[in-house]
Amino acid sequence: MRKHPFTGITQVLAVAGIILAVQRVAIGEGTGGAGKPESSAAHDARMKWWREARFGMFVHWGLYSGLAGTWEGKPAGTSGGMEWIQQIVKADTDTYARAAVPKFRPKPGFAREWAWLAKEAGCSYVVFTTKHHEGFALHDSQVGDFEAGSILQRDLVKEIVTALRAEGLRVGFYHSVIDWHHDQYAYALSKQLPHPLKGKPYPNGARDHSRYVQYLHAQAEELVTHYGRVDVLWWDYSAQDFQGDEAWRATELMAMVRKHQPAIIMNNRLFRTPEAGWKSMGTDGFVGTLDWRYGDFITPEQHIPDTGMPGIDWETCMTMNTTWGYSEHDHQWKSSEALIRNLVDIASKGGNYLLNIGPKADGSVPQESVDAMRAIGAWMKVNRESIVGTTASPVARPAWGRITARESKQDTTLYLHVFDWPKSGELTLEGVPNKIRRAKLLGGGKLTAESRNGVICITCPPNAPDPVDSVIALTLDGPIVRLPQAANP
Ligand code: FHN
Repeated sequence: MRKHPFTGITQVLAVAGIILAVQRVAIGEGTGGAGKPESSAAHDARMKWWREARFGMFVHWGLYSGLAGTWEGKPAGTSGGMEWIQQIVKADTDTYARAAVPKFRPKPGFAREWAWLAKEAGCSYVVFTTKHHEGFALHDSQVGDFEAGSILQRDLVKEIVTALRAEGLRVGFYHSVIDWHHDQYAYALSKQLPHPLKGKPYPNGARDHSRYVQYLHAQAEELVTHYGRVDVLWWDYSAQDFQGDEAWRATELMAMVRKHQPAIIMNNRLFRTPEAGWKSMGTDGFVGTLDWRYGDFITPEQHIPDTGMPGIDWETCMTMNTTWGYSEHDHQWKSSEALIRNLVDIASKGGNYLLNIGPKADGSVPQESVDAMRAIGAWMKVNRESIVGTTASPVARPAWGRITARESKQDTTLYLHVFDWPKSGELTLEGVPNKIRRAKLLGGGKLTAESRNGVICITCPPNAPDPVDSVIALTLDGPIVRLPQAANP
């Protein structure tokens, strides 16, 4: 039997060292720089703009946009992600490209329309697909030929980045590690990741996945060195059976990105382990911790965690209908009321909302998406301060709506998002013992508020100023005194 390697004092020191290492990882001293441990203070500084932003626009746009959910004249489906159409119809990359490339015709100035729309909606950042699973890169790449430079003689990433910056928007690159085009992407290595040829032998003989990974790193390096400051890198996606260093040389990839873009913020999708916040292949399967070595934020998809993720940065990404990429057959649009209330719900739980548009082949935005973003923008024009720069509610969720907050040592403003306007003319808020300074309706109108037996009572006008969400700014003395929270209703 092998003698234990430690004796006496070395044993104690070794255990202490392990505990310290675990604690560092637990409190998230990940690797903000290229491999250097990042202190919590440095991490907070890097995340500051993102945490304040609260609202971003996601854009899924690629060759699939030209197919629009239609294959050989028939709908490939009427709901679900039509950016997956190559997978749905099981087309090899050459067949797919022959059908899709001729339809993809970006019009001049398309990117300015995206930027104007995001700005008008009140977004602070835009994350757009630089390459989706189809493998077609939107930048003018020197390491491949399935890209906008070779096929369109354009650099679409440059056009988009220029337009976003002109509107003062932060720039985010979505980049798929899954690649259905590259002839060395060894799809048989994962049972869980999708590929149109899954189950068939490799058409061009044996594949060397390391050559695809080299290509992935090279294109990623082009993206983080050729377009100025990049604020977000939104990787997508890994599986439990194929992830991280084994699948993508992920640690090296992140370190390379951080070397070129030290302030960049990256999500957790190069990995699929509990340390990276995942507990399943579900896009709602998350554990309550995130080690920053594996990403800066967790990415619930198409749903809002009921209690948020206290102590973790998280962002819900969501479609406006049921598809990320454009489909002419998907008319299941969420109402602008639902989208506004989603934004408020997410902010009240301390998260970000990344709301998706799927532009058409020429880059134009579907009218339903334009209308929705404009409706959100009209609401944000009046109520922006109740979302941007706020933090999660410090008090239990009320039955009539949601609460966001701005806290300081001197005072706290609770933004009361009233979905259900009181018919009685009086809104009540329990569990907040702080002294009231003032109350006002965002958009105009002073309100009287008083504390009666520990319950704050606000006298309200008979009709809700905004039927979707009327916001009352209630300013109180000092930081919120946290009473034991009642369970959320
Ligand atoms: O497969 C993709 C999907 O097409 C879309 O891009 C979403 C957006 O978060 N991500 C993957 C599914 O989780």
